[in-house]
Amino acid sequence: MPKDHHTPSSGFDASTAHVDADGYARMYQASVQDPDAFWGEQGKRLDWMTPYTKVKNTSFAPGNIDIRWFEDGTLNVAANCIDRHLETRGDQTAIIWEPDDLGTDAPQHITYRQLHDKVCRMANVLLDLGVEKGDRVVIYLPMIPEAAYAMLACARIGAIHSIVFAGFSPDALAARIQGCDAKLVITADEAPRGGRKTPLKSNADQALLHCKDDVSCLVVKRTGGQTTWTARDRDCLALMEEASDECPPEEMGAEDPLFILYTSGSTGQPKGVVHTTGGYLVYASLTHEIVFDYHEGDVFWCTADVGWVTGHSYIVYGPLANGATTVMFEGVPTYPDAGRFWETCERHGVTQFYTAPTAIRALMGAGDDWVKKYDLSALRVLGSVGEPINPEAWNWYNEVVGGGRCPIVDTFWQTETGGHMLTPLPGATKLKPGAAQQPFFGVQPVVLEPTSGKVIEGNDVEGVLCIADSWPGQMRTVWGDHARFEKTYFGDYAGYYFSGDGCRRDADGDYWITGRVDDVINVSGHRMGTAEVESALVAHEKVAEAAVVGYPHDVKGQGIYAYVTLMDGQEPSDALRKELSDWVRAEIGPIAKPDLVQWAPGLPKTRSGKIMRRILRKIAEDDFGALGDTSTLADPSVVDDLIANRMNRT
Ligand code: 6R9
Repeated sequence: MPKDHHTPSSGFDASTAHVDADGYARMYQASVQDPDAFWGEQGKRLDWMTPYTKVKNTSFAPGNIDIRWFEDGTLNVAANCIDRHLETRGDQTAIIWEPDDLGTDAPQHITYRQLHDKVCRMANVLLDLGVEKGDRVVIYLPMIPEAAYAMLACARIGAIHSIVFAGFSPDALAARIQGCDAKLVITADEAPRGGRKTPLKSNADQALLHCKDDVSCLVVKRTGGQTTWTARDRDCLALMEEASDECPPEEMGAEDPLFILYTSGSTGQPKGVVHTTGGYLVYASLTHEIVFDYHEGDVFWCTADVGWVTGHSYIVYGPLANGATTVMFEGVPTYPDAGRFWETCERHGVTQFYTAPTAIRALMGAGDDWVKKYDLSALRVLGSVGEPINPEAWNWYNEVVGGGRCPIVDTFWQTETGGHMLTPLPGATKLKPGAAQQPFFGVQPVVLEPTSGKVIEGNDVEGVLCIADSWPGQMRTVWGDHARFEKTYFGDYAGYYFSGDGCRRDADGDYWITGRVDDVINVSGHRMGTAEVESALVAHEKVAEAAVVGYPHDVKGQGIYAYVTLMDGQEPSDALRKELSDWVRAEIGPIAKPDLVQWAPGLPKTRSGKIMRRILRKIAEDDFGALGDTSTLADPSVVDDLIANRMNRT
């Protein structure tokens, strides 16, 4: 066995796993040879109001990117996530809510019946506020049960939700409200996190100053903290009390939009990724069951925030469609101390635990004792998502957290893909630390030569990762801009969905993601477009020009390195460095704050004025011995200055 093969599942009972190695091979073949038959069968895992007669109708042809799954079927997502479970598991816990601070709040166990009650009430509140099928609702909430109620209430009445992560700034929120022309914003007074409080309502008020006057605002009183109250504000919990607890689910077409989620790309402002109803839910539900080897009675915990796609698919929609018990955590991994995750796993008897490499690295740094204090024997499967996981962190996760018994599923996927694309399966895959390994059912990865776009056959090869055919969870369009969808994902390599990631297919045919090949930085598993940070920097009055790249960071995976050229007459100083970092933080949000700011009297540009980011990346990586060809630069001497004044990364 090659040395990177690893089978940690000595205590994992593979005999009860949903899929074994042979089963995977068989089902994968079936899924790509006859997608209509395979997905036609899988679609039956949902309850349809009108059964579909067509399964797959998709085209990746240039100029005609058109993706439809189960297109003549009708269903309701909330009915699938709640109502159909009432008869058999009405009293089972659907959501375990784990508050930020156990000193001030107690965890809640919300049964499927209680979930039904709350979601119907909130749906009726939305209807009373004039929200109709197809209208957009922006959700800007902490990780509280009302966030899930709001998502499901929208789904119940056919409104399209767009969640904005509570860490985003008023400006980012305003852009997203305007971007989808939302009728309503749902927010809270404050968001407690790690013992601190973010003033969400006040952020929303600032954002709404830039929006149309007729946008309403529904406010959840989470902490009871002081907020201003304006004519457009309504008290969410009070209205829910008064509302009816019955609200019939709207009949939705399989291809009606379920949600919009903004994500960063390599150019321009964030894009509104659109996911639809039928295919998305089939895919979220099937991947949740198979990839995490989910069984009745399991307690599933995905530590993501619902502001990211991982929270959509694997806190709310996938688990609830499967009738699971899903944990929703308001806090952070290190509050009140570095044992929080493990203490919470013990207290709730968590069986599947799904988190990001950045959290694993941070907790690994805090030492093994924090883990060893707690009984993690209920854990069966561990998951990783958001960025490549380095083997050191993988081994620690496997040995210290999983006790060598729990297979780790390193799931590669994207906001755009709706659910897992490449991942090992528990009990079916011999694991390799750091590899996403093999395609999920229906996913056809190809490795392309980056410049020629030629398909690279065979193993032990490297290139860019594309997908040759559609899968049900795929995004359908960019909100309001189908041309941008076609250009971004199908423009570079005709006939293929382009992931934006590089990958290697090793000698065994397993896939390893090597990271983004475009101008997207992955900071603690969160996507940030360099263009977004640059445009925030140049919006500052003292900045003439800025270029932003990623650099390796021990905990975050990548940090943000900004090269800044100041306006004439401006003096560089440490105070100004801090001012610029804080400015970006205020413009976009804390995750976009540059870690390092280097003063750049000039930026390396080609004669046509294009910034040569390759060079800036190398300098930021401290790899300036290998700058490559600099002869096309308009002024090669700027490079020497940048090298001489590069920032110390420690
Ligand atoms: C789900 C999610 C997508 C980007 C993606 C890739 C990186 C995600 C990964 C991974 C290596 C994994 N990524 N999972 N890289 N191994 N298991 O994270 O969506 O926020 O859209 O980010 O994250 O670079 O292209 P999103």
